[in-house]
Amino acid sequence: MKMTFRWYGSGFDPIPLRYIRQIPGVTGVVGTLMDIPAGEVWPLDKIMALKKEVNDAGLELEVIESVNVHEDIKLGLPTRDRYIENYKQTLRNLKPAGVKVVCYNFMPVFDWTRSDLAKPLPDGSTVLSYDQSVMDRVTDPQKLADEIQKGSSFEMPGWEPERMTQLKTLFEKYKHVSHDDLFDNLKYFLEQIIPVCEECDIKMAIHPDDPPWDIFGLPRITTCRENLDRILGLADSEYNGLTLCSGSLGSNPENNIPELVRYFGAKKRIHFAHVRNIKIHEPGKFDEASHLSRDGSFDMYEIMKAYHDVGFDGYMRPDHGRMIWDEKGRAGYGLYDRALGIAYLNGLWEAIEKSSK
Ligand code: CS2
Ligand code: MN
Repeated sequence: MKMTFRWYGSGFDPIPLRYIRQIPGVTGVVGTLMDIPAGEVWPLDKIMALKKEVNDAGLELEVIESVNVHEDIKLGLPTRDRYIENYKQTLRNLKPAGVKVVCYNFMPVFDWTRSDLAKPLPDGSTVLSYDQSVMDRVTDPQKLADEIQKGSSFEMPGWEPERMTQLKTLFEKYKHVSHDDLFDNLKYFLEQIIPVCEECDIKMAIHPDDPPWDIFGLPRITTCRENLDRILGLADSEYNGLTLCSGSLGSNPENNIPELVRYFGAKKRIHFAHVRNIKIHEPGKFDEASHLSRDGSFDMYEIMKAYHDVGFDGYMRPDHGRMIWDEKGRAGYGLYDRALGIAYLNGLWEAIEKSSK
């Protein structure tokens, strides 16, 4: 297992690389180019500059999260071919930088969705939280998007301004897209890019939908074991793999995370592990929690043990953290709580490793 930490890049992330370097056990960052709109080619010089900056700080850049997929690809529009060609070129440009895994998602319109970005917990920390009943009252998703953006001084990942200005048109376009259509459109995309991934030795790792059910009437497919299996079958290559995000999949209690880790881990199709805990209050209502088992609904020991037992040797990162110690940062992506999360996950890992000998 290689422990990593998500970093949005200088100018986009208030956390300096040298702080990340000081978190025990972290060997690399999960990087991105925030200023390239979905669908455009990531320029080689920008990728190499990012690599140099990260390497100069004593860290590796082997995982990218995310190279976002243009909506026309998800919608299956004739214009998709141009964007798929661009995606291939981005992969070819990432190869010389030594990138091994690309995380992406196939969620229509919205990336991860929350009803509150800073819900106070009794200990004074704030967390991201989701309440389906709040969502059900939203009649105009544009208002929600505006609210969400207003509360945070940083852009939410996957909520790029250029996408948010087109919400109405996008909703219109998705009206006739069914779940099966979405599978077909993902298949079309994968069939074209997986051969390029094989040639570049870069593994694709689809991130689950968050939360893993339809929202605002938009279809979502990366939601459960059956669908994940179907997605892996769309292009039967180890280069077509998963980001197994415990917090996203696990917000549906029917998704048993340790079981999913064992199942897909045994198939060697988990290339990237997002490990975090959430507290489920009732179906469709949850808060993010610290990584500690007793603070949330998951048994983090069982999750880490499952990774250990399947011989997981891919990349792992803590996922969203709480905002603590008066830190100001990107919602879910502060330094302190994610660093605590890493210390805890590393502790579990060491104990599991030693006791299994
Ligand atoms: C989120 C997502 O939970 C998460 O990891 O922060 O934004 C995630 O990065 C994307 O859905 C992956 O494409
Ligand atoms: Mn995640």
